[in-house]
Amino acid sequence: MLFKEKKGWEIPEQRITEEAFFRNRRDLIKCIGGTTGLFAATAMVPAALASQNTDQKYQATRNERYKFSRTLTDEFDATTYNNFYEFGSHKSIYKAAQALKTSPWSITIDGLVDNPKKLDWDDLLSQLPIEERVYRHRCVEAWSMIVPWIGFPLASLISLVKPLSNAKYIVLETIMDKDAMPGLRQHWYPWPYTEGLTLDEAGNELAFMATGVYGKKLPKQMGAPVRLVVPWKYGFKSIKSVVRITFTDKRPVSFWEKLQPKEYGFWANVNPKVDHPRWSQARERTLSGQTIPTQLFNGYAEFVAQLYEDKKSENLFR
Ligand SMILES: Nc1nc2c(c(=O)[nH]1)N[C@H]1C(S)=C(S)[C@@H](COP(=O)(O)O)O[C@H]1N2
Ligand SMILES: [Mo]
Repeated sequence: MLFKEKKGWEIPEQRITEEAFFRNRRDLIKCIGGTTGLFAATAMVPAALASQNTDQKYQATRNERYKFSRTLTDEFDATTYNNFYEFGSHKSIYKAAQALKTSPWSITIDGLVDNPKKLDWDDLLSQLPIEERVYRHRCVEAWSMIVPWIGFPLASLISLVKPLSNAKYIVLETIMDKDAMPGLRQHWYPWPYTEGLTLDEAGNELAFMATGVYGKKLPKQMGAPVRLVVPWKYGFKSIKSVVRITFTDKRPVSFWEKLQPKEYGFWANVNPKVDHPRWSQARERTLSGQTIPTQLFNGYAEFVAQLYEDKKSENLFR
């Protein structure tokens, strides 16, 4: 996001080849089975992605309340084009990310809460009801995708603790695994990666914790075992591989805001009319290569616009 010369959506040559090859196969499957692109990925994907991940825990009924009109992004595209700076500041981190150890995993919930907790992730997952939601994702670099997440509302996690009355924000933090994550050696970045939300935002029905995608366990490159998804905000707010959620009374300064406060702020709501200082936000390039108009709040205004009604004087869109 910071040092790149190339546009975020530029695809390395080699990937284009893989993709073309893959598309042929998908078309074939379509002809045979009449199914959607959803199922096509396994045979062609690199070994690092091959799925032993299919598991009942990651198959859930789709919640049809969250409507979409576009075709889902190919699983191959969504799982091989990623931002996860802990593994490198480029898009092809999916192989490197396989070094992350995601089990055992726990999430600490602390700060301004009545009963701080350290939750064992597997225990928690076996208790929470999960659902599938198809959400649009809009990266601040102007690429976008649309994928079927599996998980639960962030509000369900928050309801396990009692926030104190002075708590106003949560801060989420990504694991710092020095052995697995070469990016952590790039000392000019303000590790750990953190992100923040107001409690109102965190309690909004759209705020989601994803544990799976495409009916499978979340791949490591997408933030296993659990990542935030806040689809009305630029993608960098959707923090991956979360190990801590802290309640606080002060607005947190997140990873990207620490690094580049003129370009990235706390709110980061999607708005096609407010340009990034270095590029336009009017349109976006889907991972399948179409250019489409960007929508206010990434198309989720009906769910979230009311959160910002009394905040018009703030910098809500970067
Ligand atoms: N910990 C962590 N979380 C992160 C990032 C990151 O570098 N580190 N990148 C963010 C950005 S910029 C985007 S666009 C999305 C990308 O998610 P995806 O790779 O699953 O598409 O993850 C977000 N979450
Ligand atoms: Mo992003």
